[in-house]
Amino acid sequence: MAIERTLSIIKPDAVAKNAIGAILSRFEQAGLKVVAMQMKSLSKEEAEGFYAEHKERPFFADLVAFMTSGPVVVQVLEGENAVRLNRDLMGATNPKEAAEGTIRRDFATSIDANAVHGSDSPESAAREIAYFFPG
Ligand code: RTP
Ligand code: MG
Repeated sequence: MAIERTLSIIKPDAVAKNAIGAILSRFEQAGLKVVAMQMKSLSKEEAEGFYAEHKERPFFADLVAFMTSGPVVVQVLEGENAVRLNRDLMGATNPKEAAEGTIRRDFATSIDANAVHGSDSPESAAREIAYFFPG
C-alpha cells in the first residue's frame, strides 16, 4: 500500500466546540500523521475557490457562509491509504447517516455544520494541498 497525503479541515463548528484536540487524536490514533497544519479564517474568496466544484449547487452559498463563519484548522495527513482512511474516519456527509464511532457522528450537528472536510480522491488531495500549502 502506498503512502498517501490528504487534506483535512476541522470546520468552524468543531473549532467552536473545542473539538480540535479530540479530532486530531482520531487521526493520530488511526495511524495518520499530521505533517502540516495551520489555523486560519477563510475569506469568502478562499472558501469559494476551495469548493469551486460545487459552485452550481443549491447549497453553495450556505456552504461558503458556514466555512467563513469562524476559524478553521487545515492539516495535511499522511499515511497508508490516507484519502480513504480519512473519509472512513469522517463518516457520511449527513451526520444522521454517519456510522457509529465516526467523527461526524460524534461531533457534527447538521449537514452544513458537519465538523470536518476531507479530500475525496488522491487527485482532489493534490489540488487541495497545493491550495492551502503552496510549495
Ligand atoms: P466535504 O467536501 O466538506 O468533505 O464534504 P463531503 O465530501 O462529504 O460532501 P460534498 O458533497 O463535497 O459537499 C460539501 C459540503 O457541502 C454541504 N452539503 N450540503 N444540503 C445538502 O444537500 C448538502 N450537500 C452537501 C456539506 O456541508 C458538505 O460537507
Ligand atoms: Mg467533498
